[in-house]
Amino acid sequence: MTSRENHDRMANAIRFLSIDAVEKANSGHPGLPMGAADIATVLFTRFLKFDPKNPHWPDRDRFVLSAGHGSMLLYSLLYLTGYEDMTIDEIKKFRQLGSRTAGHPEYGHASGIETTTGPLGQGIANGVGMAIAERLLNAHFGDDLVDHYTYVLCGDGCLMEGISQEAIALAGHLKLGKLIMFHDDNHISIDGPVSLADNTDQVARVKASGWNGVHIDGHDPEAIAAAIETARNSDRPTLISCRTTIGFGAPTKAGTNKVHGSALGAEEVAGTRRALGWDYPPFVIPDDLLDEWRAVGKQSVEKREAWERRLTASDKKSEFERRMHGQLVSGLDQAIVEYKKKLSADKPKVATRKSSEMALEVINGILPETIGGSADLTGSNNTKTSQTREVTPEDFSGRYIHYGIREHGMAAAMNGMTLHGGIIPYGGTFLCFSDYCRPAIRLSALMGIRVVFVMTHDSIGLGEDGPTHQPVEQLAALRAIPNHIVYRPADAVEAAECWQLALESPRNSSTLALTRQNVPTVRTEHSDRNLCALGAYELAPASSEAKVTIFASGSEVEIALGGRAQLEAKGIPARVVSVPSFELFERQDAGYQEATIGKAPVRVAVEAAIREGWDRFIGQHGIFIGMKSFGASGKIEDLYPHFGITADAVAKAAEDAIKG
Ligand SMILES: Cc1ncc(C[n+]2csc(CCOP(=O)(O)OP(=O)(O)O)c2C)c(N)n1
Ligand SMILES: [Mg+2]
Repeated sequence: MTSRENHDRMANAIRFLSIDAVEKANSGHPGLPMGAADIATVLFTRFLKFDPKNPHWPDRDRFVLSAGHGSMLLYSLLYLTGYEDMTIDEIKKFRQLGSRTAGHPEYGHASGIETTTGPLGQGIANGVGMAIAERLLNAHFGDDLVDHYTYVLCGDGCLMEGISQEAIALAGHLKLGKLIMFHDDNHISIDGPVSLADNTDQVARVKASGWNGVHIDGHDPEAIAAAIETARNSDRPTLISCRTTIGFGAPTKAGTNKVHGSALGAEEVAGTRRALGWDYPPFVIPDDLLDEWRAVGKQSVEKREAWERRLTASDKKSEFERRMHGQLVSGLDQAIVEYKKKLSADKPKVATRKSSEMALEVINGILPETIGGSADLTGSNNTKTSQTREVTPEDFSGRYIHYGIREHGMAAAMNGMTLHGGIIPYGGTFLCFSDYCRPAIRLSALMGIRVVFVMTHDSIGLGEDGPTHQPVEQLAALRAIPNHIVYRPADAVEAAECWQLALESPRNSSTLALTRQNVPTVRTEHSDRNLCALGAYELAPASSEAKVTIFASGSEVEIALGGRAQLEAKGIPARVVSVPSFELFERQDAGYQEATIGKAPVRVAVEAAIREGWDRFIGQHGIFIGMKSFGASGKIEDLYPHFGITADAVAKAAEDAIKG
């Protein structure tokens, strides 16, 4: 057998596993695996550094299938190369409930799935984040421990999505030479030819952002290998645009959108078997061929063993392992307690964006794995501390990334950094522009990974910039994302507690919503306990049996306390409950929840945002003091009264309700 014939046989194993799985499920996308099988075969057999028996080996090359609809390509590779949890039965259960082989690759379902993909373009930015993480860790731990490539396979759709531009420009700027991206240039997307909507020369495009780029024949193994070889020796990221035929081998449907989103059908499958000379029944890979693929899965064993010897010999071993396991250092708890004690004594009146920075100053001094950043709002988001020197293309020993005005790319790159391991990323923008991050935030929550989104300027309290910048619906929208925790601290003490909680939660992502305007310290009595962990807690009790309970978050806790003072002065016992996190409150037991909501006949909630979600605390007949519309441009002193969000309004509404 010639080496070309051998290559074809190996690639056909991917093709037919994919064809058969999609056929059995009668659902899925055979076209991409058929078209990209040659690229994947060359990459996996000749270049990729990986060890299926040690899938979490930290210095493995990363492979991201950004075009997640082609999931069977990845599942086939994982089965063929011998990942133990990817059995042939899993391949046969493609797209069935509870299988590892979900419709799109889902992080955590099987080892070897480096990230969840499907929403097009995300994988490109995840790959950029992984490549950044590799450089950051390399700067810290050296070539001996961290020195690997990140490969991304994307489709036309990924490259059409806006996020791709953000990610490509960032990668080009940072000169991520170990990032290599394949473009499955098949000229087809769902509606038909790509030319219906796009005529971009993708190679010229990435070159404009400082990449290398090359057009090759994506079915020519030697051309693919040569391009990868060149890319690996480059000091820039590389796009290898591989001209392929979608559904390669299908007699009537190849090269058309008919192979994109549905099974080929029995007749076409039979024709493909004939055309590619594949005589085996569905799901059968002949022993000699499977052996050959399994041998590919063993190719990096020596490299891994050598790496392990280097790790064992390294004086950085325990620190490296701590970081890769995502464990925090033990001193954080105590440091936060001491810091809170000082705050409660000093009672600073600062914006919570500032108190977030103050908390970070403590945290970043203890945790070397935090990597800060902002989408060009560093001075506004207060994300930079004394420890975080900036990262530059020439020097990755810093800890701060200027992501540029690229919120979506930043959020998805942060996902990639966490997925890589060894790093806890946090990055900032204005809360209003969390909308620009939302698809990536959603994926961070779906994957259950620790990424911290720092969202400042969290209400009309930002003032003059006006309604384009004043979030009103974003808090509710973020709280609606499952497994994403929104924190809205009321003061510096709560900000420290919320940061601690976000860092101590390795299985969810978090948003910190922070004010632009100054707020007083409301937690003037020190408690070692992290009260924000309760989600909501009584901050100020009523003088006797409460007639009114006022719930509030963030900057509006001050207003709630003002309302309470007025009511108490009039002899109406009122209590205030601070609500830094809806989600954490839901995790408390029913007894605590009932006691915290209390039995006061009048319940009021104050938040300078829409009501959505607050009925949980105040009931449908409760009083909500907040926003019903977009905000307005003006001074903060004018805006709060203009929208009726004041202590007077709280007290009056409660009094009126008591009077009936
Ligand atoms: C953000 C997003 N929008 C739309 C889709 C639906 N979708 C899945 S694949 C696809 C077309 C992708 O075309 P291409 O990347 O060229 O893939 P090919 O058909 O060549 O495999 C679309 C629109 C999606 N998965 N994600
Ligand atoms: Mg395409």
